[in-house]
Amino acid sequence: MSTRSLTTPLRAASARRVDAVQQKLEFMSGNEAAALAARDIGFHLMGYFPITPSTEVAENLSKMQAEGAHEIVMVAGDGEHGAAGICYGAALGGGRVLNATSSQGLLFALEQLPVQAGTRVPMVLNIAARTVSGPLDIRGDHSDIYYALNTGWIMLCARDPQAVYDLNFAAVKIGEHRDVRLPVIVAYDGFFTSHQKRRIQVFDDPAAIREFLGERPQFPTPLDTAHPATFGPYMNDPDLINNKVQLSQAMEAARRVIPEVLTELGRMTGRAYPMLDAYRMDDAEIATVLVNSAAETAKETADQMRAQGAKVGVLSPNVLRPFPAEEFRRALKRVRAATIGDRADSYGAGGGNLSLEVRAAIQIDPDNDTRVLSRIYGLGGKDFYAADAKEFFEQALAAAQSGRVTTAFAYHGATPGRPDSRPPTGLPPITAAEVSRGMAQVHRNEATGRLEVEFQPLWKMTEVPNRIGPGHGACPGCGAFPTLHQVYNVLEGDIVVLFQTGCAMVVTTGYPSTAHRINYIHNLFQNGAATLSGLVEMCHERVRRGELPASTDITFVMVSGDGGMDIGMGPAIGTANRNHRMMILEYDNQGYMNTGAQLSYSTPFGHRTSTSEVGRLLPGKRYHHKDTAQIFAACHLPFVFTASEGYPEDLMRKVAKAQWYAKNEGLVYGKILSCCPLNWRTTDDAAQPVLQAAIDSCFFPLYEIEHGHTTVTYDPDAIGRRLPVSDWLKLMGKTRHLLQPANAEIVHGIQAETDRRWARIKAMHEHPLL
Ligand SMILES: Cc1ncc(C[n+]2csc(CCOP(=O)(O)OP(=O)(O)O)c2C)c(N)n1
Ligand code: SF4
Ligand SMILES: [Mg+2]
Repeated sequence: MSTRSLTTPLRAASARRVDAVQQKLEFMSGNEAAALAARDIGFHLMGYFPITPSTEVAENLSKMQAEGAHEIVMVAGDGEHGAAGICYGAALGGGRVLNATSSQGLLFALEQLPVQAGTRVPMVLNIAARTVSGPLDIRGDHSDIYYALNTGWIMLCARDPQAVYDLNFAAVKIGEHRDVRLPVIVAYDGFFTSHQKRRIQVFDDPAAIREFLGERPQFPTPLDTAHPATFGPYMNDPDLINNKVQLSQAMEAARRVIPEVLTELGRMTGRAYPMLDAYRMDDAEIATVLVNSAAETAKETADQMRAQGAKVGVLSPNVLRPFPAEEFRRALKRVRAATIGDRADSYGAGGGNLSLEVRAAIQIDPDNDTRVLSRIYGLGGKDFYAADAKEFFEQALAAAQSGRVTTAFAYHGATPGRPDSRPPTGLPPITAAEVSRGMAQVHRNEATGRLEVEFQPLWKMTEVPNRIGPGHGACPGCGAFPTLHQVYNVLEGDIVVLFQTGCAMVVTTGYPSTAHRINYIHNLFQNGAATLSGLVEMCHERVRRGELPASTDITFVMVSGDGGMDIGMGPAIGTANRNHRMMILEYDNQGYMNTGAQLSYSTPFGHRTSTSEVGRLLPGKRYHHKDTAQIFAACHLPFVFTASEGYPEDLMRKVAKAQWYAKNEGLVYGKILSCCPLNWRTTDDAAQPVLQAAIDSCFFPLYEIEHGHTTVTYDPDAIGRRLPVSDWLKLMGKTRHLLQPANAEIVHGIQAETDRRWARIKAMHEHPLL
């Protein structure tokens, strides 16, 4: 949060009466503005899951919380679907609730949105709008928010950080209005608004805005046990249509309430947000219609064109739901032609949602003769410059002059590509024969029923060419790659890998390049296991039908981070229960590193992450790490193991066994502790001592479970190497705060939990039935 602030009396808009609310100038981004508004509102609870570019909202609130700047309960979901459920439950509980998401996160939560609107439970969802996958693109367009248009949520559009701040207050008040009672989205542009800093006016004292908002009105809540009620009864026809009528009526009520609230807020702030922002439209004959930040660019272009005598103006809705149809009808009445830009297509519809809805709005006006051009622009974060705006105006101008629209629908800014150009080739694909060097021989011991592995000397493994080419973009010292190299050293034959979203995925592929020299698939980290299981079954079925050679012999390997085993846990458990012949290998770096080191459920107790901050009041993550290996053990897989890049021989021995089981029996799960120097806050070469200490302290025990039998493969007690956990914690910047005397209780808690889990593993090792 910016500390540069300048207290100024409010500059009153000349014509408007402004109540004397003291404001001050800050310099902040849209995400910071959303977080500050949340602090000022004093929400009861935020449920969230990190995703670029909206993650900073939770991160900023985490920082503020650590210093005691607010009391919002911050609940990290297991994914956005979970986060949406957390928010729904919390909002049903009668308090004020906040969430923030983007892109795939919104889509993952989408299923919950109509539930919340249909049962009329208000809350606020900030969306830093971002392109929807696939392919994966982290930058801004409107393909995510357009999916939310039919959910029954009100949608306010915030074109800049100031609007993000202001509209968050409006969102609370509008949604909670007794005639409305709907959840509200505040949508702003990913990166353009979420990350670019602007000067904004913020309230000097949040008491003013709290007074404006008042108490949250009390709607029926399951926490009112004196008045039992059923929330969300099963409802078929003839009633469901009536429920939807009521939802539609609430939206219509919002049409009246939104201007009322925004006018009232405007009296406090001096800033006006009409349903439809109309810039230089009074006598405009030509218009460009755009949502959010691009409209600001078009306004500057309009000024320049006006200076040359062109009667142009810009329309930009501040509200997309309810759609300001009447306002568009009025604004376009005398406009001869308009170019409507959509930052997302509604494929096959002949325009994006905005252009379709504006056309629908004006077609019921018998006097309207506006020629409309639909343009899809700015996808995947493509900039929209003044030159683009000029082209939009000029195309509309040409239509006005000729009275004809020659191209009603087109993509603006797409390039045809050059069929003759070839991307520079990296290393060529690698064949199974080149990498299958018999480094590990696996045999089943008929007496014990367990597998045994014979290894070539470790130095010989360096001769095995790598299935991942050099040149990936990981940080120096990143553990994901030593881990993958060790895994690939012993895997034999054809391998197909699926990487879930995470660092290892992001740094190895960036179109048109790839570091993977074998078949590689990416799917989002909530669904990789299911995807790969489908591929496995298709492979077996096509072999059975004779469509693929009978000799087809592929090992299927999914690579995931620990975060992927939060959000993707459901499909991974499903895959385990179905026992597909494949492997899930998790490199555990104890956090969502790819998105800026937020906490995962594998982050240990007390560790600092960007959503479990350390400050005067908070000492890092507040609950213990999840024991993913034991979760998979409970699925009774043929083989489960833990390993670490710091113990290559142990790791490779387990991977060799894993391949045998994955080919012959079913699913294998392996959890591999893997260093992240950047976010563990160590030097780049610290992996070995840090991992060693994690293992010697028994925080991360090395063991395997073969057909239900647990074997400890490294026992620090037995060789006198056992360390207290503090010897591990002192090695990382992310945990150094724990060694302060004030945090002794936390270290004690980590030690006690570590001892308890280790004693359990040892008991299982010793007892054949455990
Ligand atoms: C549905 C969805 N939510 C959130 C994200 C953002 N996201 C991408 S990778 C990632 C973290 C991955 O963490 P992990 O699996 O531990 O891998 P790491 O980055 O640590 O290597 C997140 C939060 C996303 N892509 N899709
Ligand atoms: S952030 Fe961590 S896990 Fe990601 S590439 Fe860098 S070191 Fe590796
Ligand atoms: Mg991780």
